[in-house]
This record gives sequence, C-alpha cells and structure tokens, in this order.
Amino acid sequence: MPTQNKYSGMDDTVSIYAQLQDELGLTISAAETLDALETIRVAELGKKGRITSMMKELGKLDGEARKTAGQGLNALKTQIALTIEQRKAELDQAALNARLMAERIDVSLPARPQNQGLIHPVSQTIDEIVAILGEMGFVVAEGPDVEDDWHNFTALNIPPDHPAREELDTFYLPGGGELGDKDEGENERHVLRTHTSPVQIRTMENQQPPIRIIVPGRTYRCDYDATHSPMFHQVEGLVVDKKTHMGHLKGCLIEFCRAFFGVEDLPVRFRPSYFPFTEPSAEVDIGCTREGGGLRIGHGDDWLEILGSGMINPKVLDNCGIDSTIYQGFAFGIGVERMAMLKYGIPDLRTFYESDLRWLRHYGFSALHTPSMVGGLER
Ligand code: 2U9
Repeated sequence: MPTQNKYSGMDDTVSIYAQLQDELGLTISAAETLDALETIRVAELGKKGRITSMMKELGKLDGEARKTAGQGLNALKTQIALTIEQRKAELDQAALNARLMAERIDVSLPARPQNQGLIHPVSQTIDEIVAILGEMGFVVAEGPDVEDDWHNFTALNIPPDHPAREELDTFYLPGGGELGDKDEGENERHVLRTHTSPVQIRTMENQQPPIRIIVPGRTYRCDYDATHSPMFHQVEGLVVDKKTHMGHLKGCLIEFCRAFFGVEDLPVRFRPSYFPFTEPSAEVDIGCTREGGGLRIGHGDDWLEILGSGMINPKVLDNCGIDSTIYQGFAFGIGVERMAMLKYGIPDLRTFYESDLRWLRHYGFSALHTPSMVGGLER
C-alpha cells in the first residue's frame, strides 16, 4: 500500500520539485552562518550546483514534459534564491544586533586622554590673541615670509638711509637689487620680513577702507641672545576708517590687555614713543609688581612694557593709495613669545625652539581646548 502524503496526486516532476523546495527550505533556515548559507547556495544554484544541473538535463525531455518541467524548475530556482536571500537578511541582521550589543559606546565618557601631542605655547598664544581680537571684529590676514624691500621698509616710511633699518636688520636673499644698492633695484631686493606689517601694506594697496585686520605670523631679525631670536612671532593689527581716532586705539588695547591676562581692572598705561610708521606712537605698559624677586601682573605700582602702537603715519596711507586727508587709523604690534613668557611664566626665549618634548609636556596645551571668549582662553 503506497503511503499517502501531500505530494500524492501531483504530477511526478512537480512532486519532486515541491519536495525539493520543502527540503531545501528547511536546510536553508537551519543555516546558522553566512558561510554555511553560501555553501548551500553554491551546492544548489552555483555553476555545478544541483538545480543548475537539473536545468541542463531539461534538454533531454521532449515536448509537453519539457515545458512542464521547465516551468516547475524555474519556479523552484526562483523560490530557492529568494529563500536564501531572506535567510541572508536574517543572518545579517542577527550579526548587526550582536555587534551593536558587543560594541556599545558610552557617549558620556570623557574624550581620549592627552597622550596624543600638545599645542606649542606660541600656537596657543596666537589662538588666544586671535580669539580676543576676532571677537572685536578683526579679520585675520596673511602674507609671505619673503618680502621685497618696498613692502617691508620703504612703504612703512623706512627709506634706505633711515636709522630704523639698523634695528630691523634681517636676512637678505639673492635676487633683485644688490645689498646696499640705493637705486631702483633696492625696492626689489628680497628679505625675510622683520615684522608682519608688509601684510597690512599689501592689504591697503589692494583694498580701500574700512579695514580692520590682524596679522599673525613668523618674523625674522638678525639677532640672537637670551631675549632675541632670529625667528619669532608677531600679531599686528590695523584699523583704517574715516573717523578712527586715538580713543579707539586706547579702548581696543585696554580691552585686549585685560582679556589676555584675565584681570578685569588691569592698569594700562600709554607712554609716548617713536616708530617711523605711526605718528603719534605709544608703548603700552601694564601694572605689575616685582616685589619679592618675581613678577606679578595686575597688582602693584610698577609698569611692564608689553606692546607698541600708534596712529598710522599719513605718509604710510598715501604710500598705499589711501587718501590720508579722508582716512586715518591705528596700528599695534604684539610680540607673541614675550606675551607667552609673561602669561605662562616661561623664563627663557631660546627654549621655545629647542623641540624638547619634556619642555612641551610642561608648557604645552591640550589640543582639545581651543581658546575662545566663550569657552575661556586658558586650558
Ligand atoms: C602699518 C602701519 C603701522 C605696527 C606697530 C608696533 C607699534 C610695535 C613691536 C611689538 C613687539 C614689534 O615684536 S615686537 O618687538 N611692534 O611696537 N608695531 S605700531 O604698526 C604698523 C604696521 C603696519 C601699515
């Protein structure tokens, strides 16, 4: 007596395909890994797979039998491919869930610790100065380290025979006019800039006021001792407009000094001075005390010089094509290393450039703390 089952009564080939589909369905859903599933796919649907071979066998049938078998086999193939895809999606999802459970991230943890490098005090100090002046509305401008004589000296009212050239001795590059040449060639002679002021000259040559820029960058002078380095950094500022006056200069620099040193009532004094590019000129001093040997900023009745400033010499404006009968402005210069030494108690200028990691670990700043007026200037 033949056993009855759900395939009884079906056409032979159709029943074989239906059985195969059920069996394979079970095998596929039992596959626990993507590798196992891939093995099944190759064994059934691959180039030498069972269903592929059965397809090749169809050619041996004829007429109606081939048609019926072909349709059944195609349906089987499509169904198996679909079942494999569904199982693959289930396994992918399970793998993703397992990863998500295993790799949970605690977003409340602090950022990775500080062993990844530190910010040099020069960079930190420039960032702090830029944060304060940026908040006041200054925009950063940049220019080349290699300058010509015109932009570094002559346009700034420092003509070839001016005594200020002595103090601003620098490094001269080959090309352009010869050293000491006083004729036209001199203006093309290339030098390493002695201040960032040439960038202000270039800005004024290319743009009419209002101008409100700060220029951080490397500068060079032929000087080397405990307080002078042949390469150092400055941040200079320039404001030009129709009604800019000495009151703006004083307000801006008093606010700057107080914000930089973090002392709200820091005494600030403007002492007459001389620079060829400003008239009148003023050195800026802050209140301090030297009692007990050390230096304390913000207290006492002594003074400490920290930066230079002045109203732009009208000749400099005219040199740049800005009408000095309409426009006026102020400028200032800040020595970055000196500011860093005073604020962070770094005693020797030469250590800034020694690349001693122990020094950097001591005086360096966290890269994750960018100075801003909102977040604070210090680490
Ligand atoms: C233009 C016009 C005027 C920039 C100025 C100073 C005063 C100054 C020193 C500070 C420390 C140089 O690094 S330091 O030794 N700078 O005292 N700088 S006024 O005046 C300018 C600049 C550009 C067109």
